[in-house]
Amino acid sequence: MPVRFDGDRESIERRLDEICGTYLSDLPAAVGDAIGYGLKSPGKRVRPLLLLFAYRAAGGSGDATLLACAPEVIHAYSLVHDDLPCMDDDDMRRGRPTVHKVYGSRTAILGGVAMIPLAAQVVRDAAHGMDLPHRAATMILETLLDAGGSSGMIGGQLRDLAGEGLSLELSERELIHSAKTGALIVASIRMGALAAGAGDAETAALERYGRAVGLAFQIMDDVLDVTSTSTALGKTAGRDAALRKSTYPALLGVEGARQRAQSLIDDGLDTLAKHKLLTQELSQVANFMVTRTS
Ligand code: GRG
Repeated sequence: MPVRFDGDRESIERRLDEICGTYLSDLPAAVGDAIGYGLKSPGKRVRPLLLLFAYRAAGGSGDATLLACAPEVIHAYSLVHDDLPCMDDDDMRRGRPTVHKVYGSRTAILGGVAMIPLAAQVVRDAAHGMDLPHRAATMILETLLDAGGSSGMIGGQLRDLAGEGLSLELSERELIHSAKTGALIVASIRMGALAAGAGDAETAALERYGRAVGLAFQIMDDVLDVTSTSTALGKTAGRDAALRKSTYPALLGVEGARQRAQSLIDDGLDTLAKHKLLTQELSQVANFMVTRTS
């Protein structure tokens, strides 16, 4: 991630520490510790950054860092559950042993489930702290819950699991990605736009950028699974081939997949430019999607 995001990333890390310190005290210690371990493990924080950058591009001038952590809480729970033995059965995530490897599967399942209401509490308190109108706060919460639900991440995961070992068309693969990974990325951006009080046309343009960036991100995830190493990725490389998934590199070749990601980014940035929403940080984070190495 370029150096200029460091200040925002530090603010996000501080807010994540604050969440661990304030919201987890009622839980049994092991579950609270497991959540803290999953949440504070070193991720790229792409979703919080996108929320913050969309907020600012749409004219927001308050402190949206706590709100920005809400999609990260949902994302972190999905990783905890995705790594479980009954799901992808992975030992490493973000360069560290997975949550169930450290705390056991029962605690990882409970901790993951507890992170869903935790994310809603974070939205509630962030909206209060930012003094957002009730309608905006409700729409922000709906956006997050929809993205994490059956029409978003869960639906995408179910279709992804059903597609293992089958040869899927590119369009079907895209539908899976846009639900499984894209929905939460688009939701992060929409949450930022709603918090800033953006109009419908601006929100739609930011969402279009989000769909492009989200798909490009997932295409590069497929590419890195083939071209990178487990050490660089902090998780097991080569999982897609092992699970016989129809990935972008399998369908288009590595170069074809990279080009598809780049043309999506170009489209997303054009859309923002047409609506006078193209900021340097939204441009940089989009370009990071196609140049990232982990
Ligand atoms: C009920 C079937 C069912 C599932 C439960 C496990 C789950 C919910 C959903 C899985 C969705 C999932 C794990 C999507 C993540 C895909 C992805 C690209 C992860 C990597 O994101 P990065 O690169 O990771 O942003 P970091 O570590 O940087 O945060």
